[in-house]
Amino acid sequence: MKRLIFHVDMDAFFAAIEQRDNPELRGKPVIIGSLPGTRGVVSTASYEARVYGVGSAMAISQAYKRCPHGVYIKPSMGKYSEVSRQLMQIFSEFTPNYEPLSVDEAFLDMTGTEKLFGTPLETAQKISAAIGDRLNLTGSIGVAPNKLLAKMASDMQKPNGITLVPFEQEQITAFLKPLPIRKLWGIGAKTAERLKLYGVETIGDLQAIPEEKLVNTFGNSGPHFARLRFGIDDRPVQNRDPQKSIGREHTFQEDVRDLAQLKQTLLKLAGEVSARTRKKGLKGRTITLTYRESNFQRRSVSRTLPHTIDSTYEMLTPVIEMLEQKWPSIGAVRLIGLSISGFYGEESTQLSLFSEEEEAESKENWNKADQLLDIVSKKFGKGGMFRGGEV
Ligand code: TTP
Ligand code: MG
Repeated sequence: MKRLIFHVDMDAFFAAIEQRDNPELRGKPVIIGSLPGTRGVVSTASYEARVYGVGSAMAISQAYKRCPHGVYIKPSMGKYSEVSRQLMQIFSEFTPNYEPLSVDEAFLDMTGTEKLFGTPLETAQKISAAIGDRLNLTGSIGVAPNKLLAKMASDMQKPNGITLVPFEQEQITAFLKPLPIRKLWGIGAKTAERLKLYGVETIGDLQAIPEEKLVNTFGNSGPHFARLRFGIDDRPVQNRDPQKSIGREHTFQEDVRDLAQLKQTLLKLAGEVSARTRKKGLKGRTITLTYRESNFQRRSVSRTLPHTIDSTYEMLTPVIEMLEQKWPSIGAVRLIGLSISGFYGEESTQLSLFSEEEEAESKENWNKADQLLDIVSKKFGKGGMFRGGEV
């Protein structure tokens, strides 16, 4: 079956979110990144600012020279991560097989969804409408038989564009022919420079070179280029099968009625769960407390935090609160456990949520203790070191 691959990439992502949230910024050149007067760079610029030649990765001093009347704003990563999560949620409602590529883009394998959503164009329009309705933002979509072409296509009619690539090989070759070599996804600035030395400026120029010559010139990368130039790409869309949850439970020999003992057990379990979470490079936002009373079924209570976490302290605090809330109605406990879920990549956390100074300080100490434990357990294996108060 012919594949149908979409690539969706949001328009001026960070800047568009700021414009969405502050109407005064709409229609203005908005530059997200370091502030003028510092040595930092531009993260991104609104399309109004791009007119002045301002773009990602440019030194902020250079941006300021080009656009002194721009509005310069420092990024709010926590906010952008949250929108990113909502975006991926929308993708997941169109296909279970989607592959996030960065904070604002993903591949979607839409093969076989015609009966559900209509033609490829109609499907792309539905995704675009969902992004508009639910996020009040715009994205651009490439529709193609593979990832390479979908990725290239999403960039062709930005902002808010839908670009359909032909599906027949002959037409694909013709479609690629006039494009500059730099547009071929996978060819960086260095390779483009090198190809220029051989007189290769367009993808058509690359198509015209005999394959042996490509292999002679580019060695191992030769066959790769040989396929790329004709838009051939078999790589599957790889849903990263996100880890659903990380958890730990403890069953007591005898029922426990002592709240302090339960808290101590939770401390130990939180230490283990947080270590495993960090080891996997994950951060989660939903914490679940599970318990079983003597003859009863398992029960669980969850809390979803406004930010993602990976430290013992941050996991322990909500489970202890949940346990204390439930405690008046709990008799004796046979089993207790906690788990973390709601992972989303390695997004940054918002430390500012811990507003009280004391809490922040205590959290910092805990984070240090966690780091130390990670190092020790790497060196000596599990159980190499315990925190005071741990059972
Ligand atoms: P991009 O999708 O590359 O850019 P964009 O969404 O801002 O604009 P476009 O319409 O061209 O897609 O990157 C997504 C976000 O990632 C971007 O809004 C800011 C961030 N980013 C950086 O912080 N630094 C960078 O160098 C780049 C390229 C992006
Ligand atoms: Mg983008």
